[in-house]
Formats: sequence, structure tokens, C-alpha cells
Amino acid sequence: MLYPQNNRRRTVQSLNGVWKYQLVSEDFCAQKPLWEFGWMAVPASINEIVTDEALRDHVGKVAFETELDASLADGTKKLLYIGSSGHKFEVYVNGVWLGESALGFLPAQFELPAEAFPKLRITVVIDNRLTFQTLPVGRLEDGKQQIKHDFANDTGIMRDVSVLTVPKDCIEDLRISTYCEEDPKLVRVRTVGGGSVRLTVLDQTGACVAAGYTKNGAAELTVEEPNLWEPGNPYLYRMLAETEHDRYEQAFGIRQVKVTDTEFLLNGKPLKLRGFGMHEDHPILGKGNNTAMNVRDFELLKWIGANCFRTSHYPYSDEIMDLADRYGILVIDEVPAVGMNWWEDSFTPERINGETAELHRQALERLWQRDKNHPSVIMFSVGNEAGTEEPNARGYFEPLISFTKELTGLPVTLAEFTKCEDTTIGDLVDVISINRYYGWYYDHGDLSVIHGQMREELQRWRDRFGKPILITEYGADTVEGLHSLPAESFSEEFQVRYLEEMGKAFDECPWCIGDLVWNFADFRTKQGINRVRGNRKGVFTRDRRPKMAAHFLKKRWSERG
Ligand code: GCB
Repeated sequence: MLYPQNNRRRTVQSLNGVWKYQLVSEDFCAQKPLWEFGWMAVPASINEIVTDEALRDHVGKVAFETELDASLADGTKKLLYIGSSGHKFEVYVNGVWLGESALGFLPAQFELPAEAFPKLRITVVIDNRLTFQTLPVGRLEDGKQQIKHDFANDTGIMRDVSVLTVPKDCIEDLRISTYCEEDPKLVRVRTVGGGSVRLTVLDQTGACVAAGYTKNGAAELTVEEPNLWEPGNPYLYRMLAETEHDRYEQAFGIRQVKVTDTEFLLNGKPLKLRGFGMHEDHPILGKGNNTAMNVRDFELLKWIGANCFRTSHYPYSDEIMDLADRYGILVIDEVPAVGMNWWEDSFTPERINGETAELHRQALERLWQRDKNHPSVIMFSVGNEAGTEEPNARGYFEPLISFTKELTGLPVTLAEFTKCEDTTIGDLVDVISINRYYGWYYDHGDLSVIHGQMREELQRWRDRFGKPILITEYGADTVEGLHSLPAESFSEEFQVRYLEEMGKAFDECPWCIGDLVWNFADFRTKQGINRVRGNRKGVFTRDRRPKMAAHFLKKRWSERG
């Protein structure tokens, strides 16, 4: 599947806008048009647009409907591309079932049937109920949704929806592998569909630097004196793929990713990862994709001097991934395997089981299928804070971790909450990733214990596994504008001191390959006694104003390179 593109052979018609929507029952099948509907923005989460409490917290099915008037020209087909929804969804055209996706946070594409034209009523039925066989994981008890993860269980059509017109014999897929066999010049291409494909590599001036044809869907090209992609030099080439009827241009970067026992290497050079765990989350939009908001986030990442983020706790939009390539920000791609903990025994045949594992495998596969050409993607995370101490966890994760390594060729990790002594998977991952909150969830408010406790724990992980360590979360809730001297929890001063104390521990460990602060910005989550207007661990407020900590990090990161 290729991301939608407008060019002389392909057109993209946006279906974004205002759609009809209606809560529907279990047996809803879209045969008749929606009858008691409201209006809803697409893309957006519905949850902060509605004014009704029940709607805001809705768990169940919601149908969205729009109309399309279009003709189908000879030699072409039309595809419906849905960037993502929250979460699983079914698509109907003129009341007839067209297809479904069991995974939120990832795109899905369906061919629109020729007989449906020219007037199409498109219905998307979304279900945000979470069970042990969905991702994220959750439990429904007496109609009440229980979730263990810390972000809002939104629903809605979260990302762009478009209708693509492409040639019938289009290029269906294009995979560009760079730095093949350790040679920065060697680029390998694989195509699916379209027959023999002519390939031209263009540099940033538009000059052709390599060209060739695919044979049986494969080609090898040589780019002399390649300009390597990296933070500070996000150099992107374009691969122009052409057939008699089709044309597709794919941006790509040439770079090499490696981890040793002690270092993360990009293009053979050691690099410390500095940045954040983030969320797709904005006032009113919720998880709705928005270009201005996305660009603002990247401007802030650039301003603060970050070079990396983790897509905690689910894949981010195609558009965000493109911006990461352009801004030269490294990405740890994570699937929505979150909430897999604290169900007493979580990994059992009745709870998180083989069916969950199969969906989990599909999520990893579809994420790689989507993100395989992004130079920014440097690592895959198979999940967040799973109950890896449980006896069945190893059996669950071992096949998924080896599947991901083989599929992506990238380092694989899992953001751990489990203690070093208890994890059953530390030997399986390439990088040990840990989320830690000394002085916050333990010894709350005591800044004096943070450095020592963190340093000591890092050493234990190192001694047990001898692997590079990445701190994937550390942070303190902070109410902007709240000040105290001496620093007291929730104040801006406390957040700065907290990050400072943690930083001391990381700096003392040469095999610590980086640290990602929790979180980039404040975000909405379920209501709770320790959540005053959401999770406030952001270094920026939810509307992206800097707290004192943002200035602190900017200085720290610029001084340490
Ligand atoms: C965590 C979770 C993250 C939460 C964070 C917190 O360990 O991975 O999703 O938001 O803690 O702030 O409690």
C-alpha cells in the first residue's frame, strides 16, 4: 500500500470535512442512510467536540456517513484510503459491506466497487470497545470499559480520508532499502504491481543521480557519493517510479542504523538520543490529524534541540512520519500494545492470548508496511509496560520480537516498567528501554533520592544484560504558572530539578544511549484522582506553550551536543 499521491497519473480527492454521525447498536448494518444523526468533523476525535457527557465518554459503535458523486474512467480504479480511526472499523458502500480493519492508528485501503458509481453513500462504523483481543488491551465489565493505559480512549475518524484514482495496473507497493551490504552507495528497490518499473533517483536539486528498471519486481541502483540522512542533515532523495500508465514519487534517505553493546550508531557515528515520548493530542481535535499542529510540534522539537521521539503508545499519522524525515528527527515506532499489565495474570489463555498475539503481529507487519521507507525510523518498540515478569510473557513476546527483527532489520525494544530482576524478556531485545518515576510515583516529592536510585537501577540492568539502555520515560506532573522555592511537586521549579537529578544519573552511564522525557506536552487522559485536567508531565502545555523545563532542556541539550 502506498501513501496517497497527486500527480499526472494519480489523483486524490479529499473526503475530509463534516460527516453525519450517529451512535448505533450492535446489529447496525448501514442498509438505510443514518436517520437520527448529528454532524461531526473528520478528521477528529469526537470526544472534545461534543457537549454531552455520555457522548464524550462513549464506548461502543458509532457510524459516520458521507456521500461521493464520482465517475469511474476507463483504465482506472478508485481506492478509499482511511488514515486511521479509533479503533476497529467496518466500511459499507451504499449499504453493502466493503471491508474492515481490526487495527486503529493505522491506515486501511479498499477498492470501491465499479457497480456503486456514480452515487456512493460511504458509511464507516467504528467500535472503540477494548477487550483482551484488541490493541490497546482493555476489559468490559457490566458494560463499563476498564483500561489500564493512561490516555483517552477516543473515538472518531482520526486521520484523513481520501478517494484515490489510480491506473488499474498501478504500482501497488515500493520498498527502498539503502546502505545495503554496508555499502552507502547501494540502493535496492522492490516493487509490487505495474510490471517493469523505470526508476530514477533525483537529488535535492532535481538532478538524476541513478536510474534503472526493475526486473521481476527488483532493481539495484548505485548512488555515487551519497549525501547521508541524519539529524542536522535530513537529506532526502526522491525515487521516481514510472510505468506506461502510472507514476509514483517516494522520498527516501540513505542512512545506516546499528546498536553495539554500548552505543547507538547512525551512519557509523555514536549518537545520544534526546527527546520525548509524545502523544497525538490537541485541544478539541483530540487525536485528529492537523497539519498546522503537526508542524508546530516539529518547530518546537527543533527549537528545543531534540533529535528523537517514541510514538508512545501507537503509530502516529503518515503526515507526522513525513515531517520526521524532513526535520531530521529519529523515531522509535511503537504499536498500540499498551495496557497489557495489572490484570493480575494478564498473559493467560482467557486474557491476553494467542488471538491477541496474532493481532499484535499484524500491527507490527502493517506498521512496517507503512513506514518501511522512512529514514527517520530507527527502532521498533513492540509494546509499552507489558507484564513481562509474568511466567507466560516470554512465550508471548519471543516470537513477536524475532518476527519484528527479521521483518524490519532494525533494533527492537519494549518500554519496560518491570524490575530488572523480574523481566523475562531482557535478553531478547536489542536495547533495554525503561520507564522510571523515582521521586514521583515512589518517594513522591523527594528530590534527594532520584539520582542515587536511578543510577543504581541503571547499573543493575547493565550488569544483568550487558546491553545499551534507553530511558523511554521519566517526568513529573507540572502545572504551568505554579512556582515554589524550594521546589515542591507540581511546580515548574520541581520539574526542572527532577529532570536535572535524573540527568545526572544518565550522564554517569556511558552505555546509556539516550533519554526521552515524559512527555512532550500535557495530554488528555481518563479522569482520575491524580489527573487534574489530564496528564501534566508535558514540557509544553497542551496548547504548546513552554514550561520552565523546556528552557532547561534546550540549554542541557545544546551544551551536551
Ligand atoms: C507510564 C506510562 C505512560 C503514562 C506515564 C504517567 O509509565 O507508560 O503512558 O502516561 O507513566 O505519567 O503516569
